[in-house]
Amino acid sequence: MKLSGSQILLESLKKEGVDTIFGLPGGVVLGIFDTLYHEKSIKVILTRHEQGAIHMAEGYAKATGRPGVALVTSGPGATNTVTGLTNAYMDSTPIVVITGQVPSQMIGNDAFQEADIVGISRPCTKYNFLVKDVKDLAQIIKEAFYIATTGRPGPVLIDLPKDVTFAKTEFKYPDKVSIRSYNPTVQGNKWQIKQAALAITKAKKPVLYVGGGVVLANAHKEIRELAELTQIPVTMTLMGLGAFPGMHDLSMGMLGMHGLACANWAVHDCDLLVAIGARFDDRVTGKVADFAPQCEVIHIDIDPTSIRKNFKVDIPIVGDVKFVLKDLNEALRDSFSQNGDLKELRKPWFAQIEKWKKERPLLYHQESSVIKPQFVIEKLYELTHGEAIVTTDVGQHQMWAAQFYKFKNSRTFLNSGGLGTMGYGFPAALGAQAAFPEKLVINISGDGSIQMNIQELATAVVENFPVKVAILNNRYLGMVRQWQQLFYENRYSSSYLDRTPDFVKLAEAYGAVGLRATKPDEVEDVIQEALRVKKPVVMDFVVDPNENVYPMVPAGGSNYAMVFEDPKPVHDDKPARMADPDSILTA
Ligand SMILES: Cc1ncc(C[n+]2csc(CCOP(=O)(O)OP(=O)(O)O)c2C)c(N)n1
Repeated sequence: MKLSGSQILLESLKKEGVDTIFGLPGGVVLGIFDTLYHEKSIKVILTRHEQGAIHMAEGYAKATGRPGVALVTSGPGATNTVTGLTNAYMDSTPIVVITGQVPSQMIGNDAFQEADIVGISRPCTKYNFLVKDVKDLAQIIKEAFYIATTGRPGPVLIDLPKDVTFAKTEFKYPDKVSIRSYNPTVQGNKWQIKQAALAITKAKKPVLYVGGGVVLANAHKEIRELAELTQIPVTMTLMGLGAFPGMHDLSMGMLGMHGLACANWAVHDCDLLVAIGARFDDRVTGKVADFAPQCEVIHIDIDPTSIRKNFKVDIPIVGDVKFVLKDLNEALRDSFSQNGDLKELRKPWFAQIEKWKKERPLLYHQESSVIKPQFVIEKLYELTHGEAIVTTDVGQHQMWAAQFYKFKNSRTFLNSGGLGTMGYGFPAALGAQAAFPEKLVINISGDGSIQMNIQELATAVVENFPVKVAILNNRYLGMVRQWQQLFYENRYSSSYLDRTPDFVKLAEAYGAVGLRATKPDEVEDVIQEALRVKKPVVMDFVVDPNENVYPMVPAGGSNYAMVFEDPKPVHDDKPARMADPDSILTA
């Protein structure tokens, strides 16, 4: 039997196991939405903005590990996806975005709502397709899902002209794909893995530097086994948080610009750095010349182009982190029998790390009158027992969440790490909630960020998603204000958020629940009430507008020279210092 392009799309998505599509219709995709009208097995979630749809697809993908799917119209619908596509590209998130396109014969005519989305999205997708013939459609969809989810995952876009959605052909979905020029390496090189095992057994002061690739590869068990087997302390990037339990004895927490002192110092002093699914991002390395300056470096990554891109590497291993770690653990178990007790060898290293932990723990001072933002995060952690899926936007609140919510499990901290997109967190939370209706999902946001996609409150209410939003309301674009205070002599140019809406009333206007805390002793009650209500809730925490995120490595500075709450020399030979204000790195 012949099917139309729309029906082929629907049947193909079913074959791929898609259960949810996030989107917003328009002229050229009405046929597709019409085909979806009676479909029971795929839920279509109508968002209020296409950017919301893409971030929801990202949240769904990050929380589940399965590809997120979005469907939007041509022209403005398609261009509204660009931030989300770039975001997904930077964070290696597998999403498949279907954009409508004007009819084939009108492409290039400046037709109404025409945009060259294939051209526009080329630099921000892993791959993109323009479907020219309905006969190719099933094959293209199969390839799109394959490319999005294999190798280093990423966003794939399928541009579907209106006439193709109506044209008919026989439907046959391919069983498998093979793309000649695309063959990701899964298994690591055995000889290199052996070299890595040897280096690990010899090291006196090793560190595991764990990135988002470990989460993407679902390699949390393997990373834990490696750390425990070899007794190596672990530090994680923002994207890696949750890949290793934050409360584990071997955890040093996050490293980098707002990382913990012990993590940054350990990386500076280590004799072996094992980078796993991490890409030496500038927020992690600070001044590259001073990052891990005196050690051997092992780098494990599925993407060969990330290896040696930003940093010198002694032992590169290309492969799927899960497979490589399995082999590495195996090799280490073998070499252990010949190498005696590692714990003993590393005793002085652990003593040093403990000393650093005590010397510079994460600190803040909660007084009686004003709510400190860190206090809110600590309370959220305590009252949710660290079991929530947490999403954040971008800014100070994001860094406090990373520092003070001790993530236990992989895929429970959903972030815009690479692009740093304000407005990501709330729709991402809705995407995670769509995937896991029974789980507790919390979006920690700022009063600036939440206003970038607050319209999705309507989606949350209509879908009855009981997402909780915790706004750390400091009346500023806080992270910008912090930089202006530290590097621009308190000139707060365009960072004060005058006329911030009343978030409680705004929540109520959308049909959600609004709660507010203005004093420290109200924080717990507000959170308890939010957790009790089975509806979307917006919690407005009116927090200290002057609080800063510490420790901080000023942009372009060296990680060992962090600024603490009270900038003062911390090591005789390693003075804390402020940044070079002309640094090329940005807020
Ligand atoms: C879309 C977008 N625009 C601008 C920025 C630059 N930026 C980074 S943090 C920040 C301030 C965020 O303010 P808010 O959401 O209130 O969070 P806070 O820092 O106060 O916690 C800005 C403007 C960004 N990251 N994303």
